[in-house]
Amino acid sequence: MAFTRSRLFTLATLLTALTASGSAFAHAHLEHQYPAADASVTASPQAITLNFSEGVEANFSGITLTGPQQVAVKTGMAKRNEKDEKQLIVPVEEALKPGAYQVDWHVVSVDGHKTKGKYLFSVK
Ligand SMILES: [Cu+2]
Repeated sequence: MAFTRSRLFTLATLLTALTASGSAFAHAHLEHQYPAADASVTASPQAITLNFSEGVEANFSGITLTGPQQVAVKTGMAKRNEKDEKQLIVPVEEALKPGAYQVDWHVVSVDGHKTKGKYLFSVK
């Protein structure tokens, strides 16, 4: 009896551990961003703000911003929102002229996994 009960306990513990690690292995997916993907904004944004499904490590995360005629736009160091570890903020250091812009982002989430992606927005 004691043996069975301890086996059950071990099994329950193992299942709990597997469930917990299952969520820890989820990668950081981009959930929303500002300026929004495919949006057309009237004012040049002062920062690119990215919200992920998981916490991200700012030191290993960033973007490249490419404007019209494939010209790279100068951006500052990526920072994590102090109150929200899932939000990455990248300052845009020059005024964006009207045209289409591409954001190529890469992040390392707090579980150490890398994800990347890209999207477009435009400035009127
Ligand atoms: Cu992951």
